[in-house]
Amino acid sequence: MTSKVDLVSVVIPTLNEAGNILQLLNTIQNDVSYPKEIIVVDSNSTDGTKEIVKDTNFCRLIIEPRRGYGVALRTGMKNAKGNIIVMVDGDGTYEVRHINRLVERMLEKDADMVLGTRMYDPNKAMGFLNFLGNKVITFTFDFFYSQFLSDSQSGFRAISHEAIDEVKLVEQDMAYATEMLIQFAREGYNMVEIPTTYKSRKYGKTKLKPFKSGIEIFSTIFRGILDQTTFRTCYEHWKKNRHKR
Ligand SMILES: Nc1nc2c(ncn2[C@@H]2O[C@H](COP(=O)(O)OP(=O)(O)OP(=O)(O)O)[C@@H](O)[C@H]2O)c(=O)[nH]1
Ligand SMILES: [Mg+2]
Repeated sequence: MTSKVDLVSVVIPTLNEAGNILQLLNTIQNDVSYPKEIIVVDSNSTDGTKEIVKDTNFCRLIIEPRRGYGVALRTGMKNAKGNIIVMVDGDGTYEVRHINRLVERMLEKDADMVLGTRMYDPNKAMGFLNFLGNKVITFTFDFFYSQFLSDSQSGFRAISHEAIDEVKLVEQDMAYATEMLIQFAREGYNMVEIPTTYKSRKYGKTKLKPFKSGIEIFSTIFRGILDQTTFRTCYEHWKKNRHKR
């Protein structure tokens, strides 16, 4: 539950995002209206990303030499001081101005997590295979964990710091985002969505390896169901909410 904002910690993982990062950081600094800190976790980019972040003078740069999206986010969150943590990619694909909306909705709904869903953006820059994979993963997750999400793979989320400290996350790469949802469902935490937009990358390459990530995500989902506590919490949640389906 999050009923007030002391500080918003924006955590951004980066690996070779030199052409994307500055505009993103400036937008957050200028347009996010809550008290905030910006933390960039970089895995030793070789294209000048680190130098750009350092030069801003308003961001904290953490070097995390180990590779992995999950590793970087976990390190950033460990260092975050805010009672609300926002995670967002450093590639400029998400609308970071919407951080304000994520936080507003968090307060309105007393939510533990608010995800920015890209599914209502008619111009979303999502390839067909990524869209299809996302739909299959999201349907499977919603079905087994009794949730109502439309975009389980969104990397744009506001999260209660207190809640994330309560759960154990071990995934090192892209499956981290799904593991987080599973652990929140296990605890009976409240997860809601708001619509956001999704643009294409202007610079650099995707680090997503769809096949490898797909396997990791599905095995995370199926392993999670075998946990008795998770099964029990989700079953109770289903009984309470089945009329909504
Ligand atoms: N620090 C760190 N950041 C990473 C690593 N891998 C990916 N990232 C960052 O995590 C974010 C998400 O990676 P993306 O390559 O955008 O993956 P994606 O969003 O699934 O794919 P796109 O469709 O290309 O946006 C980006 O900001 C990356 O720079 C890593 O090993 N270390
Ligand atoms: Mg991305």
